Amino acid sequence: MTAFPEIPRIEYEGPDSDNPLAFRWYNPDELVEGKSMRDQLRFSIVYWHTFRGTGSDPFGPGTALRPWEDGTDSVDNACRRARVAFELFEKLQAPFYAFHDRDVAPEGASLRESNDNLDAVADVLLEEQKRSGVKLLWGTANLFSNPRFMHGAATSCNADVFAYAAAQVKKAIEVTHRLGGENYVFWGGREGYQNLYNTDMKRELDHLAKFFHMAIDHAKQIGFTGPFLIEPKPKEPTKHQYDSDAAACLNFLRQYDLLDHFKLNLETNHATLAGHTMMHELDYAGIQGALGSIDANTGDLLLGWDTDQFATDYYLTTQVMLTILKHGGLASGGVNFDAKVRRESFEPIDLFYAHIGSMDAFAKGLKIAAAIRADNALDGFIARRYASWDTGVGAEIEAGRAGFADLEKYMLEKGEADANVSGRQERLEAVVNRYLDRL
Ligand code: XUL
Ligand code: CO
Repeated sequence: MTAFPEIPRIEYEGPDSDNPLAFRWYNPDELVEGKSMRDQLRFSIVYWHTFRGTGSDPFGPGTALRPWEDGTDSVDNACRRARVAFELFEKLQAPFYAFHDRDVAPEGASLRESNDNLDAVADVLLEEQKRSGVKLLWGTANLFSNPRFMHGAATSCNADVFAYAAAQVKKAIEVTHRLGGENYVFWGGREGYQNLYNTDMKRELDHLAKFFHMAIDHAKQIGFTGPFLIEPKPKEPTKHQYDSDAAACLNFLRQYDLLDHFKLNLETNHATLAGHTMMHELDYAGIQGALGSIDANTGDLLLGWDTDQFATDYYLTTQVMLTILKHGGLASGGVNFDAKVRRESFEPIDLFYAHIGSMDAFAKGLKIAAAIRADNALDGFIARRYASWDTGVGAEIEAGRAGFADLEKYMLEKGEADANVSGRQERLEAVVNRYLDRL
């Protein structure tokens, strides 16, 4: 059976190719900074948007044509869909995929039934992974769609809902482990609030921390060693999501002694909603050793919600790859396409065009970033900009050998600080443009 008979395996044809079903920049075996593009980028395709997205929006139902679907929420349909998914992963040469428990398998009438459904589909996923060599980047649990989670999951005011969520995550970690998943992700879902008139924020945050400690304990018991990743997002669905941005997450993790077990999964559209650039979020996490993985997408600057579009902007992908390379690469993380085709792009082939376009954009961003780094074009400037800290009073301060009194004495003798030098932002923006021109 093939769901995409007209689509060949997508191959690299180089920048001059006009073939829309070929890569122009993503050349999996090409080495960049000593590693293949395949290993630098670790592309991953998400199950939820790509195989469960229907194109519905608040104004109308789905538009997507998905001929392999039989319209039922059965395990049979889920198993067939899983095989179709692997055909797409393989044809796109994507080494990884990611899922929520409820994307891959239907929710049953009870937790036991849901677990059985998940096991049945996981059998097929494992078989397909072995056959194709495609691996699981991460698994996660959907703790937000079912109405039971209306007040949140780990932060619900209803203790039974916390218990249900714990049981569901226990199972999701086990299935992720069984499938060799390299990470496990927590996106907050409905962990947040709309109004403090009805909310005990301190109690909710304490509960969330308890939940994460339980997850760590269970991972230890079953031998799952992959990092846990928290995915920051500031709003949507709640007005105040607890994991609002990288800084808030790291503060929470540090406060509750969770930092050794967690890193961050950063998403561009979430950064935008938080009023940050993706580069900021990546660097903030990176400098604290907490850069785990990325959800690769982009928002729309004219729309204030999480549009989850495929990223094709070379400036964005260059900035993302520059920051990832700066912090030593993605380790067990990946470039995970948490992105969906537009409602108007309803044909199966659009799934291919979307991924090819964004894979190429990240591959080109990687090459540009590596070229900038090879010439020390930005880092050299930054090093010079901070040179006053390398010797003299700067070095004394950094080494902890100077206090207020020493600095007062120093400045009373000197009388005035050395003159400042230009930050040269506009020049540096033009320098980055030169690298975009060249490649
Ligand atoms: C929600 C979001 C999620 C997570 C996984 O905005 O990004 O799809 O990536 O739960
Ligand atoms: Co995401």
